[in-house]
Amino acid sequence: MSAKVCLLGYKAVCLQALLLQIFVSTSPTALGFRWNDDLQKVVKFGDGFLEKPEDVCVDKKGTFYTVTRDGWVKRKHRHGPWENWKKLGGNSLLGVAMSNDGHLLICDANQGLIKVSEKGWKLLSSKVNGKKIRFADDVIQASDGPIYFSDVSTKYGLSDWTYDVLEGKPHGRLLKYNPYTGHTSIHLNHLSFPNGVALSRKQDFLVVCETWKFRCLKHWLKGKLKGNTSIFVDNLPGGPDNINLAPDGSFWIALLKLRTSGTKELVLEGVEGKAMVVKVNEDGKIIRKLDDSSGKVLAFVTSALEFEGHLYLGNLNSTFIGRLNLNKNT
Ligand SMILES: [Ca+2]
Ligand SMILES: [Ca+2]
Repeated sequence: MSAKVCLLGYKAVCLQALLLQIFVSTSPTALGFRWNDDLQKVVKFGDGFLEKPEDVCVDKKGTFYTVTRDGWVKRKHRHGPWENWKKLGGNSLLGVAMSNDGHLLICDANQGLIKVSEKGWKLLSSKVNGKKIRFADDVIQASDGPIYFSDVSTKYGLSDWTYDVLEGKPHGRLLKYNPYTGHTSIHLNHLSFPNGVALSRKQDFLVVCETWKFRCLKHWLKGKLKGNTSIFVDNLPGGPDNINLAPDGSFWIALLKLRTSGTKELVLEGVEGKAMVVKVNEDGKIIRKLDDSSGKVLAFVTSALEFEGHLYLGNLNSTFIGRLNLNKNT
């Protein structure tokens, strides 16, 4: 048997095991939720101008930022139109967050951690311990300085992420960039496909999502549990992508699913071609779910950000950010 046939056999077995795990994973109904189609009520924010806006963030003045598949950083001032702000190029811009000094932090999967300001952009971190960061994904800065960002895999990059899923090994890390020294260190090691990162309201712990383990971890940064890591929420009804702190101290998490295409390739999409986000309280309990059961308006939602009573939904299936009035529509 050739090595290639062997590898294909191995991949097929892995794929079956993975899909079994995915399809028997907790369904929304099993969690006591019914489909509600609330996400079909979104207004299309920036429609036609935002090519697959995966993640979105907003500054204190109400200026929105997102990154698009065509390598642009786009923004919208509170009363202005969406505009092309900075072109970084490439097709690997993922998570975004505001920096403490009011600029924008971006994870470029292929390049690393980037900071963008009015003056231009700068690569803050591309290596850790002398080795290139392969798959920077999402980022958050703590008020006392450190910038935490996920590195999905030390072995595979954005273009071959499916191999990382198939291998199912914890190749990922949570990295920590010190803005005062410019030094990057490994904060948490051996994570499985670490994706979204968020800080708690008091910034005493952070949450990092392990997508294909359908769970998020809680890691204490302060207090007597400092340094401890435990499961924050488990058995999610989809793989968690980006996570954002909500104004009430809970978290919004966007969920993904995998399926196989006709050629048995793994394809990433929203939960079963649908869209689903969940709100999880500080104790890791799901307290709310919003969805589009047919993907009619929104599918493949990758982030959910709450701001001034509205939820802003990044996604990889449209040219807009979904904007939902949380008080009126749900
Ligand atoms: Ca983010
Ligand atoms: Ca992500």
